[in-house]
Amino acid sequence: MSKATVLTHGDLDGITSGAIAILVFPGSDFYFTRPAQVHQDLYRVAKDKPDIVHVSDIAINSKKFSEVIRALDRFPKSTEIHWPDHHPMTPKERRELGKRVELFHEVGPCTAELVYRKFAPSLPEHALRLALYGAIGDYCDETPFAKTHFDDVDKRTLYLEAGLLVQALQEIDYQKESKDLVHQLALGIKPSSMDDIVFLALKATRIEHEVFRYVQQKAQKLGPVGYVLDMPINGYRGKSAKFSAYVTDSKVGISARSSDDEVDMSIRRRRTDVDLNKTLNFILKDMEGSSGGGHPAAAGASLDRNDFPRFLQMLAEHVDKYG
Ligand SMILES: [Mn+2]
Repeated sequence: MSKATVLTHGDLDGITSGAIAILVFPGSDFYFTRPAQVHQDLYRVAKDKPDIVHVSDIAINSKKFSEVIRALDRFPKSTEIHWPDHHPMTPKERRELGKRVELFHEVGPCTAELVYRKFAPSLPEHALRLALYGAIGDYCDETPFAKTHFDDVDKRTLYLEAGLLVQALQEIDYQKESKDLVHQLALGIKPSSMDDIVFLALKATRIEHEVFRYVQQKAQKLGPVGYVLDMPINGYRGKSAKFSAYVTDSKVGISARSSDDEVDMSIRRRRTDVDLNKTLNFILKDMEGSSGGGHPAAAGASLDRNDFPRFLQMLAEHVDKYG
């Protein structure tokens, strides 16, 4: 049997695209990774000289791009590297990455949809549900593919199943428990049959309502940017970013967490078309030690703690100008 490794992101789209990849390459080694560390994980995986590597739902971090390419160059020529992804990429990144991997890149659908479409003929029937969970998880549920397949089922049930996963993931340590979840999903077990997932989903939902109340009281506003800093709870970052925009009636919302020297944040937009990925690339370009990016509507960044006020100011000016 050929030796395969699956690397994927820890959110629902990453989990479902990884689970589908495991169905395509049974017996794969499986690991979670992130845009800022994928080059290190690739270096490590290259040492095993696998026959197949499948990397899904990992955004190209422009500042790390050359390191990703160097890591890819460590693999033997015989290693087949699949790289499905839906995060925006520059034409140059697309070209360079495409020379080294089997790139399947489309912006619009979620990654799980891309993996499903690519390998559909060799997949069991339940893989389709995984692709649709991924689509719901990433707000990519209005593609022609998703609409067609929602029309074949009672989509409300599918949203409940996907919603259980989205919620439970707020309360799961993604390196440990999520790995079991990936294997259960690959087996075809439905979220509503996973007692621990149902329990955690309800718990997370109750906590989310508390998070909303907290953000309502604590969110601050700088021009068109609402933000909340250091909520007394882990996770719920995307959600609280969205809440911060709403409760301050802002176009952009941020949920940020600071450590000794860094600030790490999730960013969401509201009632504006401003492209957060492009905005971050622009603002962070000259901010040393920073990194960030993602999608037009949902992104993340990390930067030096001292740069946070300047970052907020620049973001507010940018959104005022283009939002
Ligand atoms: Mn995704």
